[in-house]
Amino acid sequence: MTVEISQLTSEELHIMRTAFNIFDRNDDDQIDQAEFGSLIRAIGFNASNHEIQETLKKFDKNKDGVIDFQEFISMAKHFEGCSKDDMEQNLRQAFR
Ligand SMILES: [Ca+2]
Ligand SMILES: [Ca+2]
Repeated sequence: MTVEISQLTSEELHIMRTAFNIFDRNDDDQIDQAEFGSLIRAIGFNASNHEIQETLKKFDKNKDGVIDFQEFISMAKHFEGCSKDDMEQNLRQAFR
């Protein structure tokens, strides 16, 4: 599933950008593996480094090893509307 930035309202875009910036700690406009690990743990999933690496690969559509803003939006949409339990289940599935 691909979500285009143009499909978002300006409010959604603002929320996404704010969330993205929180996790992009070094402000390089990309979420690297360490930053992605913090994100995964922040949404309540206790994952090993290996699991984090595998999950990052699933959302890293252009295979450059980091999550950019476009990929982040696809990922957020993937988890949207999920309760914390559902989210955890989604993550577990993503880890397979
Ligand atoms: Ca970064
Ligand atoms: Ca990428």
